Amino acid sequence: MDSERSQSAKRVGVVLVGVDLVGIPHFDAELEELGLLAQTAGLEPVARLSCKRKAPDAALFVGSGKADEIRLLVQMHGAAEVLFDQALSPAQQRNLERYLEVPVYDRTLLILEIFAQRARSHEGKLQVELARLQYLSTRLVRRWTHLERQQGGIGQRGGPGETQIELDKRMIGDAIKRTKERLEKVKRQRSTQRRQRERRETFNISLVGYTNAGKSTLFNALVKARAYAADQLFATLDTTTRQLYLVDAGRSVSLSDTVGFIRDLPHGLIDAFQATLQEAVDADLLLHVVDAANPHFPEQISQVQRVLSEIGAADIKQVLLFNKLDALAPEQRPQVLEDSYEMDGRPVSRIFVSARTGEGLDTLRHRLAAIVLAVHGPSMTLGLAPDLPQALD
Ligand SMILES: Nc1nc2c(ncn2[C@@H]2O[C@H](COP(=O)(O)OP(=O)(O)OP(=O)(O)O)[C@@H](O)[C@H]2O)c(=O)[nH]1
Ligand SMILES: [Mg+2]
Repeated sequence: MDSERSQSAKRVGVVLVGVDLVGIPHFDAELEELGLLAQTAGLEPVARLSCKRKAPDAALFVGSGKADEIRLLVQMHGAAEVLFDQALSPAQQRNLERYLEVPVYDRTLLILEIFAQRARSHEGKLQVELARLQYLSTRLVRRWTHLERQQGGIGQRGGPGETQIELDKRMIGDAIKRTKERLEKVKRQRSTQRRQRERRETFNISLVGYTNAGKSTLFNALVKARAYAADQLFATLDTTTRQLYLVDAGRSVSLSDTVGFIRDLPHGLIDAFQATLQEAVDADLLLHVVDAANPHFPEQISQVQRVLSEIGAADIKQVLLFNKLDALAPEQRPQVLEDSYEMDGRPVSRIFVSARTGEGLDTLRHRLAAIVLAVHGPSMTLGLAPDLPQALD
């Protein structure tokens, strides 16, 4: 696979920059997530710099003193690119590139690039294509080159991208329209499939959660599938659905594994992935998987909640799965493995599990069976459940 090849090839060194602006709710001083994103994209962080500012500099985003420091780091480490954790305006990006003499990218573009590398299905590729085009239409510069050259492998310059630079807005507009039409077609096919599923009167459960929380690992553990799980961000881009038999309920439910969320998920991507995310919206129950071993989990939970509201899935019943129980230090281990957790001012059932060791999965299966039975009763004939009770305890 391309991604595997690019990972074994020599990685492009990048300098990571984070700017703690007054008033931003989350600042990752260690630039840990940006580093993971960079690695997922096949880049190698060689230096990190974070600084504080009241407001971004209009021209360079950072002050000129910091810009000098970044330039020095680039030279010292022979870095080929600079990545900013915050969104840059097209002008700031251009000015920084002139000043630093290397390409400068921001988080949005990095996420787009990862999606572009990872998309496998026809629909996934179309979705990424749409998000790229939308991003491109807002900045008609040579951003495209960077995305295009990914096809030739990371670190290669030039390539087919050069001709794309000349694309004018109208052409991009046309391309957006065409891609949307193609996506619509795929979407219609999906909704036919969905209707077929509905006819089978299934109870649909979707795994949702922050990227890298362990959704695919859990999916594999529950349905004995082999979905791709990896210590990478956005390992999964396409939705996979399998039947999960619940002994206690005497019936199967369908379980879907889908794309993970991340803070500041580029808007174009939410739009573009509407079809994939639709899977979550159509679910009867969301299993919200949380990486309990990640110190930033509360922030990650709120980011997931935000995306869920944006896609109209905020009111679907949830069970929180605090995963990676095995990775918690003994003193962090909870006393009870099943309780409730206050989320957006409401108590939500929570179960601690380890997808890796299997701990807690029986409890989860019992709970799922109880929910299915509470909604549909023990009979085998099931209708669709328009209104799910919020609390079933
Ligand atoms: N220690 C520990 N690691 C886990 C557990 N579950 C998953 N992981 C690890 O966490 C990483 C991410 O797992 P995935 O299942 O790919 O996570 P995901 O939520 O599907 O991630 P994306 O598809 O990238 O959004 C992998 O390295 C897993 O091995 C767990 O219970 N314990
Ligand atoms: Mg996954």
